[in-house]
Amino acid sequence: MSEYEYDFSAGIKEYKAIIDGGEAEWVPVTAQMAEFCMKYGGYNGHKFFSDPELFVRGNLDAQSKLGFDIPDLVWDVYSVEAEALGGDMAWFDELYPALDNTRVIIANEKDLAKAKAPDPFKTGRLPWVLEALQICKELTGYTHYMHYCAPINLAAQVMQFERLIMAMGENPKFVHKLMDFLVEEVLAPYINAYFKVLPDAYIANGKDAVGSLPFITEEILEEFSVPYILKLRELCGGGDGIRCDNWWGDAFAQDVDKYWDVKLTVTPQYLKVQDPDCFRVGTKRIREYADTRGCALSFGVGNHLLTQGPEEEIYKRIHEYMEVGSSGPYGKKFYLYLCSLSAQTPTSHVEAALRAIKDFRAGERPYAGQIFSGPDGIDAATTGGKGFMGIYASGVNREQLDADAAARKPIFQDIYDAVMAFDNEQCPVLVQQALDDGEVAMEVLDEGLIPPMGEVGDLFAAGEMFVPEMLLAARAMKAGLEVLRPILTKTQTKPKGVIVTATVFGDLHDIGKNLVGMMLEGAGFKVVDLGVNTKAEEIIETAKEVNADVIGLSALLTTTMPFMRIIIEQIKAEGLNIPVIVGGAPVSREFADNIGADGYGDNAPQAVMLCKEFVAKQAA
Ligand code: B1M
Repeated sequence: MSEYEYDFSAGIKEYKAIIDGGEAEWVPVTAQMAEFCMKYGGYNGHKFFSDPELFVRGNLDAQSKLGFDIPDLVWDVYSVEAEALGGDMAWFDELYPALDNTRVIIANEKDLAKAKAPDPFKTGRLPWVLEALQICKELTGYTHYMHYCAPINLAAQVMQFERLIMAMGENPKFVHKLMDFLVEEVLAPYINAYFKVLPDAYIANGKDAVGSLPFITEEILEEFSVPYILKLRELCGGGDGIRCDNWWGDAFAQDVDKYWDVKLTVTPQYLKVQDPDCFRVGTKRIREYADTRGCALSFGVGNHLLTQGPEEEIYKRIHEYMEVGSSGPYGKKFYLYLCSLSAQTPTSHVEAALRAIKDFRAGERPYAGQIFSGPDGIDAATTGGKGFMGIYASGVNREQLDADAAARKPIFQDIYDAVMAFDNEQCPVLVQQALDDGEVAMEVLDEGLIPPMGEVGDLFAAGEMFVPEMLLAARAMKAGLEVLRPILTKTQTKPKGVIVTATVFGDLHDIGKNLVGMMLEGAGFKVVDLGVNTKAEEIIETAKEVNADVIGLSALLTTTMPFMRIIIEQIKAEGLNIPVIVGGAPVSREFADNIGADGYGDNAPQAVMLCKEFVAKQAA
């Protein structure tokens, strides 16, 4: 009998054995599930994420009632430190809170000079986190590790992602200075405060959504990410408990073994690979690598599957991951992770997952020996066959591109090449040269500047170009466009159409939407971007005001997808005859049809194609 109010001792023993580099008797399972627990207990989002006792008890109650092995506390880890630096928060009744990054916290040297290092015991919700971790210890005896927002991710939060990426190229000295500030004056004192209030604590685990491929390139990872995690380690006592285990992007790595070696430098105890990468790369391939390194391993079952089911697929995937994960000479060094159970995840799916785990442990293995993951595995059951981040393996039609290039006037091809070379200095020079040679501005746009953006979108969609490169190509294209703009305005050349874009209410993800907007601009559309966390009223008002041709909605959370339906219903109720297209990782064609959307874009080029079609139809 445990001396603590909540008894997770058996699971904690196995889990701790693995994350400390040892072996477990059976496969422990952890899950990121705070939002699910909040909904399960019927709590309000603002209260849940600001009252430490409610937060801890709400998580522990749900986890012990459902039969989870290990207490798991994941607060809104991507906002707490940025909030303490003065960031604005968006609070929701039924969702995780999040940083509203509409307002940039630190944009330049001046802002950085003024930035005040937060006091971990006083500022914002930093003390809330420290208190929650102490309460967890009192109630369970478990020293729960601390989550922190990984340095590069925190930099993206305070500066905005796109701005940070561009600054890395344009003013790397400033970015390094910012990273130093974040590591030395924000993260290290915060983690050290945690070590102080819980003296037996030694693990702080970085969350790093944007710190991996394809958000950043391998070069950026090397220069701006890894060194700062290692620096943080030094500033927090030098132990390898300072880690960062949730990188994505394994499926995009040129040399995946090398990528995993880098992962092991920031998290030496184990290699964690989560869906969708885990399913794409394949459990066998990952197991083989871990065997060569003799390291512990963790597979993460994706939130799409856990939310959408069906239960049989959840069962199958868990059995495959547990079987392959726990096989071979290092099979006792394996734990399973359920990535993100949200407010939208049905309790029946969570129960199905737990049933699968229990059956596997009891030796009931109806799918023994069956492997579904790997490059040939089909994730169709859960994602409608769509790619990951709108990336699928169809490749780029090189022959067609070569034929188009051969048919293009040399000056237009030079402009095209300058955009593809991300040359924002040469591109405007070439555009000016084309004008001086007597080319018409509209032709320069249509023949020189727009076509490369099509190739950029296709390369991204094929996984051959990463986000930073897309941003650089767009910068070169825009530099060329600036030369044309006064002429196009003077001749009253109209844009190809006006598109209002927005990420829906409750959702603060905007990287995908911004890429869509960028591609639309690259294709000659005028984009009116309403940003993130947008309500129907604002969208409708703006669409009327700007006489929009199409409304484009994006959502990245299963919990915010339902707002798309609400927005579409309101647009229809208003009698607005504007087509609405939707997209975003969890959105599928089926879902789009169900909510009455007029179109669905799997990726940015498809969104552009749809807008072209709608505008052409309206003109006809
Ligand atoms: Co978030 N996050 N996140 N996150 N994050 C996810 C989405 C998640 C799947 C990770 C996980 O499994 N744990 C999970 C959602 C789980 C669920 O829904 N059940 C999640 C969570 C839980 C959260 C928080 C709650 C975390 C927390 O606080 N504990 C929090 C929520 C905040 C909120 O919105 N309320 C949060 C925060 C963040 C960051 C701020 C750190 C960051 C966002 C930064 C930003 O956007 N400025 C972030 C990121 C980056 C991710 C992941 C890693 C990547 C999302 C992304 O940008 N993809 C994601 C996990 C993953 O996917 N690996 C995750 C890249 C982008 C190019 O793809 O947007 O799909 P996508 O766009 C594609 C296509 O979909 C399409 O075109 C684009 C390009 O081809 N497309 C359209 C997009 N919009 C379109 C519109 C169209 C047409 C096509 O027509 C109009």
